[in-house]
Amino acid sequence: MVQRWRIKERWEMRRAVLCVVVAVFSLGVAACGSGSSSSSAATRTVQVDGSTDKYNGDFLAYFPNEVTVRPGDTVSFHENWTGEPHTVTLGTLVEQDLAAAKANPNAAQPPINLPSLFTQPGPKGEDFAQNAAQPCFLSSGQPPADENTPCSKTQQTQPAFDGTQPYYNSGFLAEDATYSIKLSPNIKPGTYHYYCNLHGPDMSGSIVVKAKDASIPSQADVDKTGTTQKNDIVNKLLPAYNGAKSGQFPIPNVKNVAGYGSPDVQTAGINELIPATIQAKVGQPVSWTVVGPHTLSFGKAPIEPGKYYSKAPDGSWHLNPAAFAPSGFPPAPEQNQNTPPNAPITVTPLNGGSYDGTSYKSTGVLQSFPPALIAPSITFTKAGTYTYVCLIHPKMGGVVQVS
Ligand SMILES: [Cu+2]
Repeated sequence: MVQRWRIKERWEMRRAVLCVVVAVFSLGVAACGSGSSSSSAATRTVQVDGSTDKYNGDFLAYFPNEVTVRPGDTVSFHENWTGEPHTVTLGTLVEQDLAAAKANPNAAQPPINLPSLFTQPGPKGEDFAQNAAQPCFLSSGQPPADENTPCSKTQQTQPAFDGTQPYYNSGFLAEDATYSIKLSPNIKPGTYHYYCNLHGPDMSGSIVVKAKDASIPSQADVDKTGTTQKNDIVNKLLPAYNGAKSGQFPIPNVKNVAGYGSPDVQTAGINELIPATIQAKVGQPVSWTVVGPHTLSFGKAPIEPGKYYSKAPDGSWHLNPAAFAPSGFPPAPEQNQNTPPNAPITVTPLNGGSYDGTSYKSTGVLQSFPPALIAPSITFTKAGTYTYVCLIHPKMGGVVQVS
C-alpha cells in the first residue's frame, strides 16, 4: 500500500514547488438561494476538473465540491479532460479512507486502502489497474485486490446508490464522460463523500442528501458556486504563473519550465511551457526544469496530446506504451520514493543529446515532482523553428527558435 500511494503521488500529489503536504479537505461551501422543491426527481451536475482562460492547466477538484439533492434525485458528473485522469468513487470503504486521512492530515503516507487507477510500474511500465479503472458497484465485500482483476460483469451493472454500499466506483472517466449517480428513494438524509481514486483525499467532494420534501439549490446556483470555487484556485495560482512568465523562479538557475505550480495550491497545476518561445543557439544545450508528469516531444508523435488511453473490447482500459516511452532520450532517472516532501529541492539533469528535427524525439513521461525534479536537455544542431508538445496534457506546447 505504501508503494501504491507513492505511485499516485508521483502523478500529482507532490506537484507543487517546495511543497509541504497539506491535506485539503472539501470545505463544504454552502450553496444558497432559492431552488427546486418540487416532488419530481431532479438532476444536479457537478464538473470534474476544468479549465480557465487565464492559463492552460488542470484542477484536481470537483466543482462545486458539495452538492445538495434529495432521495430519488440524480447527481451527474461531467469530466472536463485536461489530461489528468479521474474517477468518482464512494461507499462506506471510501468514507473510512477519508476519515482516516482527515484524522491524520500530516501523514507522509495517507492511509488509502482502496485500489488506485494505475498499476505499479512493471516490466511493461505503468498501466491502468483494472480493479480501479473499470466500474464496480458492490453491495458487500471488497473490490479485487489484484490490479489486473476487474470486478465481475454483474458487479459492473450500476444500481441506485443507497448509502450502504461499501464500494461504488465510476471507473476511469474518459474525455467528456458523463457519469450519473441515481440516489435510491430510500437513501438516508446525510452527507456522502466521494474521491478520485488516483488523486486521493485531496480530490474529494460530498453529496448532501436532504429530506424528500426539502428545497435544494438550482442548477444555476450549483454552477455559480462551482465557478466561484474554481476562480478562487486560479487567483491563488496567478501570482506564481505571472512570476514564471517574467522569468522569476524560486529555484536557482532555472530559465525554462515544463509545467508549473505553487506550494500554496495542492489541487491545481499549470500545464504550460514557460516561456512559450525559447531562443537558442546551434550547439548550445537547451534545458527545461519539469514540474509534474510531462513529456517533451518533438516531431511526429505516436498519439495526439492527451489521447494516451484506450478501451479494449473486453472493457479494460490501457495506457498507450509508445506515448509514454522515451525516444532518442535516455530513460528517466529513478526517483527516490522515500524522499520526504520537505527535503531540499534537487534537480537531476537528463541529457537528451542532439537533435536536427528530422525524427521523433521524446523524453517519455517524466515524473518530476518537488523536491526531486528532472531537467532534460537537448542540443540543437541546425538553425530553425522546432515545435514541441506534452503528450499527456492537451494544449501544452511550445517553440524553440534556434539560430
Ligand atoms: Cu504535460
